[in-house]
Formats: sequence, structure tokens, C-alpha cells
Amino acid sequence: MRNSQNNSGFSTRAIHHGYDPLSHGGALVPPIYQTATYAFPSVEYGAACFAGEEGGHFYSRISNPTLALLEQRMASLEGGDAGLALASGMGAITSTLWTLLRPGDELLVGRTVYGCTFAYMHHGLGEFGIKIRHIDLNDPKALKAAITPRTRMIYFETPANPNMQLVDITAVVEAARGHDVHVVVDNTYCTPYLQRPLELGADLVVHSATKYLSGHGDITAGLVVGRKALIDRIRLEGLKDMTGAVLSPHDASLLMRGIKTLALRMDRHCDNAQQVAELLAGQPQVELIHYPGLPSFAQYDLAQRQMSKPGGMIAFELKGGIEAGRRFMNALQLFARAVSLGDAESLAQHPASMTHSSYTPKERAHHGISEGLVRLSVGLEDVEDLSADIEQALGACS
Ligand code: 4LM
Repeated sequence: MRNSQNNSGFSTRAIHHGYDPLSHGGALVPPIYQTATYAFPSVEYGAACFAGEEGGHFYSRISNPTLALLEQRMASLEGGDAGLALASGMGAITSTLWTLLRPGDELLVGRTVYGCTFAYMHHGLGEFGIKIRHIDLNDPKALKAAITPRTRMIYFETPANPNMQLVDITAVVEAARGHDVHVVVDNTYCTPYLQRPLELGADLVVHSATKYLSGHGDITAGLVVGRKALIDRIRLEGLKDMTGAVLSPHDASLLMRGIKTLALRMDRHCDNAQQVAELLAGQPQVELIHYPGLPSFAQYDLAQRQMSKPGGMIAFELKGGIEAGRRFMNALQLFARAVSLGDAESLAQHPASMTHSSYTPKERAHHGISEGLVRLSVGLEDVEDLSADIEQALGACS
């Protein structure tokens, strides 16, 4: 029996958890249940499913056996008791926040978040009567003062996209204790291989599984993991009735394929990024570099404590600002000029004009996203080739 993998190592669970081939005709790879609906043995059974009295699947916007396996596996990897798969990271974030917030509630948000998350909060939630306040979550006094009787959620990314600022998860959980507040962490940059916020006391973890979890840039997907009672609510309110952002069974299967190699890939992403960061840090053209694996990183101690490795993302600025950054990016030959992250291919993008263009320039300045910032997602190629590309592009832009 391969079903009881709870105490196995990370990769063993990433490959086997929740699935026994011998219960599926010997199929080594879990079958894809490519079905929208399910036949009921009786009208009474169907009615009991709809009433929530029977646990079976009854419509694939609500649940599907292929997604259920993925959800179980991710819950195991994040250390939660339930998971929910969705069509994209934004599907996961919007389904979660629409479920847990009501008009009049206050949402405290870290200083910097992904551009579409920021836009959803300010143009979506904000227009439906939810008050959004960004604060420096690393300032314990500011955080304590910001929590009011109307605060219902503290939401953040760590590291934040794109400026790599970290938030001390344990400190936020501590500040939220005793308040009716959910702590929600976007763990996209780290994946559970590098950081497990639920084990530090967070209530929910959300993911863009489009990134490292799937790892091959061929699907969009999202995940939420946490306590079963919360996940059930997000499934039955946010996903079923509000967003309908359901993941296709075929993409769930691709995502499970990606997750099988997560540990291997993350190790290589981290090793490559460390070398690229060290190379950049030593170049005269580089003004500033943010990478949690460099001792010069402002939150190096927190990174060492909270993340098992520093990850595959680097943010840096060149002397000469955005003009130099543009010349650098246009000169790259191996790194693709593309948004998204966590793929096998190395990617370079300009947050101010791309992923974070939903902030106004004034908002970017206020939220710590400088106009000259260049973001690298360091891929899985041979690091010598990546280094050579960086060196030739720096040469071309100076
Ligand atoms: C990007 N990011 O940065 P979907 N949370 C984080 C993210 O970085 C993203 C999402 C959620 C980028 C996309 C173009 C921390 C996305 C949203 O794209 O909806 O799966 O995830 O390049």
C-alpha cells in the first residue's frame, strides 16, 4: 500500500502521497478523470450530495478525483490538512479573499505584492467596501497599532514580488494571536520545499502553481492550503459561487507531474541563482542587488531562519537606472525577456513596465518598487552559460 506516506520525506510524498497504483488497475500514473459531471446511483444520493451529506463528487466545478489527489498531496507538502486547486494563482487569491472578507472589514497587506494582487485588492475588494491598508509588517509596533476590531485578514508575500522584501511569518502570527484575523501567506516564490508558513502558525497558504510548482511554464494553476473548515468554505463559496476558477483535470495531472521533481528543481534553481547573484554583486555596473542568499541582503538573518534555501529569484538595479536596465535586458541572449517565473528557462523582466504596471508610478515609489529594478527568474540551465549571458549583456549595456 502506498497510501500512508504521511511520515515519509518531502520527495517521497511529492511522488506517492495519496495514490496506490494497485487500486487503479496498476496504472503507475494517476488517471485523469476528464469528466464534468458524475452519475448518481439514485435521486436520493444526488440530493444528499447537494445537501453536503454525502462526500462523493457531483460536479467538477466543485470537486474532481484528479484534483482531489493533487489537493491532498499539496496539503501534505505544506503541512495543512486540506487543499484546493484552482485555475490560476489569481483564481486562488480571489476565491480566498472573496470568501473570507465582507464589506466593512479591514485587510492589512504587506508593503509590496504582485501587481494583479494589488489591482484586485484596490480595484476589486476596495470598490466592494473592504478597507485595504498596506503596512510594514516587520515593524511590530505599526502592526500592533494597525489591527483594529474590524481587521479580518493579514495578507503578504515573502519574499515579496518583485523587491524580495521578507516578512517574519512568526512575528505576524504572534501579533495576530487573540484577534479574529486570518493570516494568509502567498508562498509562490518559495514553495513548501523552501518555506512552510502553516507550520509557523499561518492560517492559509496561497500559490500561483503556474510557477515553481508546475515548473515547466505550460499551465496556469493556483492552490490554497490550510485547515479543512476554511478550505471547505473557500471551495463552496469562493470557488463554486463567486469565481468559478476551476482547474482542468488535465492541468491538474501536469501539475502533479511537475511537483514530483520539485525538490530537485528547487535545489538547482537555488544553486544557479546563488552563483548568478554572486556574479552580479561583484560587477561595477550593479548599483543594488536583492538576493536572500547574499550576506549583504538586508534581511539575511531572517532569510537564514525562515527559508531553507534562498530561492531562484533575484532583483537588482544597474547604475544608470532603467535605461541601463533596458539595454541589459535587450542584450540578453539566453535569458528570455518574459514575465512569470519558476520555469526551467531563465527569464528577465522589468516590473515597473510589466508585472507591476498596475501600480501608478507614485504607488510604485510608495510600495518600494523602483523604476530601475530588473527581475531575474534563474532557471535550470548550466550556470556557466547563464553567467556568460549575464556578463555579455552587462558588457553590452555599459
Ligand atoms: C509574475 N506572477 O510575477 P497566476 N502570486 C504571486 C505571483 O507572482 C503571481 C500570482 C500570484 C507573475 C505573473 C505574470 C506571488 C504571478 C498570480 O499568474 O494567476 O497564476 O498567479 O511574473
